Amino acid sequence: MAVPAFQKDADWLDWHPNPSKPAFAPPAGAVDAHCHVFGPGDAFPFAPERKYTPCDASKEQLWALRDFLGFSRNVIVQATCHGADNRALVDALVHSNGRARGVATVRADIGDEELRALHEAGVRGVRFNFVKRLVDAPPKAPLMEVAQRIAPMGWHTVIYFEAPDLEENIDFFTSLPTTVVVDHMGRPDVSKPVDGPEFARFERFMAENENVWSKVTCPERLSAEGPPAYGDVVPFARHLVDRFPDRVLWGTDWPHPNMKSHMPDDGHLVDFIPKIAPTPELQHKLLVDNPLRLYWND
Ligand code: 0GY
Repeated sequence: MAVPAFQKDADWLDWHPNPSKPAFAPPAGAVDAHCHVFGPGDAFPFAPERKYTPCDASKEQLWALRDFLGFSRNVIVQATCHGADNRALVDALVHSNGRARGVATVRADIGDEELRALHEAGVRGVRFNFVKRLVDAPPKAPLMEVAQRIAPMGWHTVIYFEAPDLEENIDFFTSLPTTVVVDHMGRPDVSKPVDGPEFARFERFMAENENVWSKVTCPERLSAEGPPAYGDVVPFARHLVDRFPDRVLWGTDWPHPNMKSHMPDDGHLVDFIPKIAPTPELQHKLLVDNPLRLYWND
């Protein structure tokens, strides 16, 4: 038997092989606006500086999940295990028949031609990661250089951080010259009240900066209550959808990197949607209008 090029981490949880069919049917044209591809490691090596080694999660497996859950399109976000090597992402985008767009990781020394090639492949944003267990703290000056180069291309910036780290980075975040999309609501501690000071800080960040959007994603990462309902996360996501209906996105986060408590059933995650966006109008904005405006506006 051939030995795989990479051995996944010993405590790695693989994505759910047999998710349930959701009761909620997404509207026509719905976008899963946060998901990843991993490798396959034999074809697209994981980055030497990575903090974890996942199982493979290929583009074909992602398309199968998309169809099974009733979605039309994907936004694939470069995962930290691939560093700034966007080959697996680009391979997925160019084989998606136009049904996937991407968010890449790039370094400040990237050439203009390479940036243009990423655009051509379907990339429309870059991701800056501030989660300490995933990356070494990135210096801000090169990130700002990247943001200034992508702004004229109409791209946006995705930022990933944990709630306690918002304050120390807020000046940088508010000076970004692009639309800014926050991953997973800035990872609030949902054991705290939704109207308490921590989440109010995040809400203020969105209210005071009209270029800031949020993904109302990852109940499985934030919940203490757990599956299938993830009820303790509902008030947080619902609040953002109500207050900022034109600046929210939803995604599965498949294949769910670094989940340790459990591996979510993706069907349960889709059934979270009507709880946080209870009307057809809100669902259409969240799943169709908003992601199309950001990723398919050309
Ligand atoms: C996520 C979450 C995580 C990982 C990554 O790029 C990544 O490695 O995004 C995480 O471990 O919280 O957004 O999918």
